[in-house]
Amino acid sequence: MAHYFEEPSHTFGEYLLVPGYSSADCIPGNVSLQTPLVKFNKKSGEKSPLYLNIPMVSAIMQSVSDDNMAVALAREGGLSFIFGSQTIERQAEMVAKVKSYKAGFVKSDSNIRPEQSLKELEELTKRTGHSTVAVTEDGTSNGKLAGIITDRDYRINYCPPDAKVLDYMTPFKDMITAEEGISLSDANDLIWKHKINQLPVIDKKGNLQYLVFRKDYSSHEQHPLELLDKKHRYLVGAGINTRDYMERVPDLIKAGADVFCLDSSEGFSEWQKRALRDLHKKYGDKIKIGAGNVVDAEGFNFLAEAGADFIKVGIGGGSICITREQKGIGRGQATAIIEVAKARDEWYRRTGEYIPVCSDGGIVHDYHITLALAMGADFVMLGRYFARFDESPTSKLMVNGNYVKEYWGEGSNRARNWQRYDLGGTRELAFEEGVDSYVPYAGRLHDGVGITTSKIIHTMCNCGALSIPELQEKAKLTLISQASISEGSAHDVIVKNTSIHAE
Ligand code: RVP
Repeated sequence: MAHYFEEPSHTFGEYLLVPGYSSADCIPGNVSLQTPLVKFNKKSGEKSPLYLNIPMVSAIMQSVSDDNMAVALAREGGLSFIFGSQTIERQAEMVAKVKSYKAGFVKSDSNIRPEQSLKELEELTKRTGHSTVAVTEDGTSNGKLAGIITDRDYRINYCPPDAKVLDYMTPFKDMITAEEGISLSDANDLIWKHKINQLPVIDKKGNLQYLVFRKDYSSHEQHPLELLDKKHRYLVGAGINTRDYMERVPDLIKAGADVFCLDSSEGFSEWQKRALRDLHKKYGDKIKIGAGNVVDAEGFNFLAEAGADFIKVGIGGGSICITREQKGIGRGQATAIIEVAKARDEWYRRTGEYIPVCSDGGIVHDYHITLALAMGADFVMLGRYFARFDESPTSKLMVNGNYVKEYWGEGSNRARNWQRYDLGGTRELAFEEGVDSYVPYAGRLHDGVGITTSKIIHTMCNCGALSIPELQEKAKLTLISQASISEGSAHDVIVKNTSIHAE
């Protein structure tokens, strides 16, 4: 006979936190959002080999997590899983870009040859939007440095358009440069000492390597939580599938990926077990692999047994996901997290091993993140949330007078087309499990994440918790009625300024 769960399944919008006692030291400055990313033996006092500094990771999706997003999010203390629904080469290239990204050291993307004309220079600056152009002998970003030219060196309406760049640039002999290997703070000292706006960094042969800009250094200082590896490179994850992992993972390891995640809407399967077994057999515990998604204790125990390093929870709750409509599978996200977190705690009591749990999808308001953490999640994965920012890979458009960004599901035809091409047109899609959509544009990731984490921290203070484990222990949660839900937003008034509505 079929199994019936006794309780109906609930989602975040049906819960609230009831404040607990806040002592005098429950102030935002004392709260830490650090959280483990992969499993560790907690009983023996071990620490997780990988931590996040904020409990947020970006979804394994084409419209969310590319190298640009990964750098922006790691800078804030979170982590991106670069999408796997692309060729192995392209994904490895994205991972390598994140790992080679030197905070504050920028590869010059506006370059010109000395004998090119001011007209060509003008066209280049219009195309790239950058007013500082490196002049290299071959016009490439790593060519021999000949000079630098900025919009203060020439006036396009007063100079002959066919005049040569070399007659207006600051030549190499008059420039302040630094040698490769210089630290960011030493580069910054040179910038201040010589009152320059940018410092070219060259190798021993005089080839341009990077530019360090005055404005970027202060940005580096604004990110005290940035998530770095031992070599001071940003941490980055990669999504993988259960088909080509034996070819994909070696290339991603070579590119520098720090952690992997098997990406599937349904992870309680023989395929995930085999992938975990094969990869751990080949790499031992040097490689960290999350698995999922599951929505009950049985699914959790299966993946824990199979060796998953973290377990992702959520089926059908994603904003662009129509899996529930199409296939009738899934579970309310709050209920799923509560049950899986209980199974995780039970597993820990039995084995001493703590396996972090990630709540994936369905976060609509910032406080849903706090609820997910209070219910036992160690971190959350978000798609829609990150898709809205400048740093997501998709186009920003104007629709009906409002700025929006594109956002599409991995189960939509738009995302899955690459596979069809990849498999030579042999695998046709029977039906879609995701939609192609717009989300309201939300500006810079740094600003959005700052507001979100500040709300989480303040709520934690209200619950008397200075850390995520403390929140999980102390949180008091209540289910609320439909009438209480309506009472929770502005009501019985005519709201003047709609922009105060909470995210
Ligand atoms: P959300 O943050 O609510 O936008 O949800 C993002 C999550 O939705 C992803 O991390 C993934 O688990 C799920 N997803 C991605 N594509 C699709 C789909 O096409 N159905 N679902």
